[in-house]
Amino acid sequence: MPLYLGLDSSTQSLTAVVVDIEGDRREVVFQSSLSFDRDLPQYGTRHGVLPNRNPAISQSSALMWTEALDVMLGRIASGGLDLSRFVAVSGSAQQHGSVYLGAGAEIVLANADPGRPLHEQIKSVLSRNVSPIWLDASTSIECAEITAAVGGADMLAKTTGSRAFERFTGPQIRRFFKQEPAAYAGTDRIHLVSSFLASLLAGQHAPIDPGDGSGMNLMDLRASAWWTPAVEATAPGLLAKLPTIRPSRTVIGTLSPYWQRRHGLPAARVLAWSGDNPCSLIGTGLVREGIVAISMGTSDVIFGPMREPRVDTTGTGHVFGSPTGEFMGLTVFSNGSLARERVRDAFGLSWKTFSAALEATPPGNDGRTLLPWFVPEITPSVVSPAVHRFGLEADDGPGNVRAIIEAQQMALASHSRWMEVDVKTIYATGGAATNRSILQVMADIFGADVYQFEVGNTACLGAALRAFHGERTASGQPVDWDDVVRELAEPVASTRVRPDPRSHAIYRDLMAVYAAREAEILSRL
Ligand code: ADP
Ligand code: XUL
Repeated sequence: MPLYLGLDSSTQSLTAVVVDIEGDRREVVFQSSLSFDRDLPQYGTRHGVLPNRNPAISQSSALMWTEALDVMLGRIASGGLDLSRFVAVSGSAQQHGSVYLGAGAEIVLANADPGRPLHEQIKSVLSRNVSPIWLDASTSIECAEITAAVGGADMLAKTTGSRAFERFTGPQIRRFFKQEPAAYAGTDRIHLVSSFLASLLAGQHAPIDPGDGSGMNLMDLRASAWWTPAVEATAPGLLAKLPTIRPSRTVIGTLSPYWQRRHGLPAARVLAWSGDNPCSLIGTGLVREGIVAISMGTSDVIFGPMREPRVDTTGTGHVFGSPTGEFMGLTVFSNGSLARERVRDAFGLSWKTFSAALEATPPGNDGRTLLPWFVPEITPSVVSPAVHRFGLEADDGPGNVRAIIEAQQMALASHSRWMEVDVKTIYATGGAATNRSILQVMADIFGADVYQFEVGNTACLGAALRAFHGERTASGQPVDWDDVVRELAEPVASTRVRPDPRSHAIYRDLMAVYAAREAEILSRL
């Protein structure tokens, strides 16, 4: 009977999933999604990003995320659910993005007028109008400065789980401090997207959880505490501006009077939010080591649980905290859906004709490949984007369709070897995981079985399941993680995509060719 709400504020959209869990019965009773570009066109975003002439800069709007939250909670309230059964809410958000608030924000959060939209009231307490997000690649200098100040890349990676990355929050904060010192000084609290949205719900400053905190280059991964050398290397006075770090299962409070009065929602418990990848780990049921998931949302991400943090010595991957209190390994690619869409649109295709072109071309593409860096790439690090084609004409539609998909899957396979997982099974999620032609290439390249999920947005489902876990823990009736993820977060057996051994053999050879081409171009950048 109790209802648990999960929200996912991703790059391009806000999604809500409500699950009904009673004893052994688990059911999704509500799902809704809102596209930032389409449903809130007044912000002028494209794929959820504000236009900018500099391709290295990617920013979005905290007011847009706030307005989206208000619209979505309105939809939930009028969605025909018995609101009195609604007991807890948690959330998932795109990682690394940050929101800058001035003094007095908490007074506005606690006393927001339910007669006026929240985003109008929050506007006056933002100390920075824009929020840098994970697609941003403008902080290479700040990455180098922080790395040097803490004693080198190995030290930073060993302590925080990652070497310095342009999109991570610490380098972004440092750039803000250097470029706008007065606005930095006027900032009282710096939130992640996750802790900002949790603060809006609870009407008070929310903590950061270790899953999202490990995407900042500021947190001691093993201690789940701010790491003073990194905090001091990033910007003066930063510690006082950072939220506290608390476990993902933390109850922050209840839905504030704003939500209760504006939408007639009950005083449901608000759990700490986390990043989309940690939430997706739960939403794909990955609470034990051995299986990996590949999320193809805006970014392409390969991730899996880790008992103990094994940091990537090659410097491409990350170790983050898992909502279970253990860890997760992941490798992230920015040229995911945006790159697939570029190819689709360049040849005037729909997803249907894109898939038909993929199926009409031979595995291995007769040796023709491309390096898919349409936007700045995270893995491997490519700050100035360019697409490199080998034996492939730029105007060959089907050839380019196969080349982009093979390139992405080969990059996922080769750059995740550091995770030391013998990949035999892959759980596929994110918007592009609905495309089984893409999943066949994935299965063939990895030589692994690939499965899909009933709930496509596993980050959102994971947030709802975290609300269930946290609420039950707080009520003195804790539930094992194995039980939390049972049924709803299990892949659908009938969706299995099997690898073709002949294609897999072709890809074993092509992977070596791809790696050599990648290394050659990188050596010239
Ligand atoms: P995010 O959570 O990062 O906002 P989603 O997981 O919602 O992203 O995925 C959105 C993306 O899914 C779109 O940008 C689109 O490119 C991709 N997508 C949707 N349907 C298909 C399809 N049939 N084939 C390939 N990609 C698809
Ligand atoms: C993770 C990352 C992306 C974002 C957006 O490190 O940068 O996956 O979380 O989804």
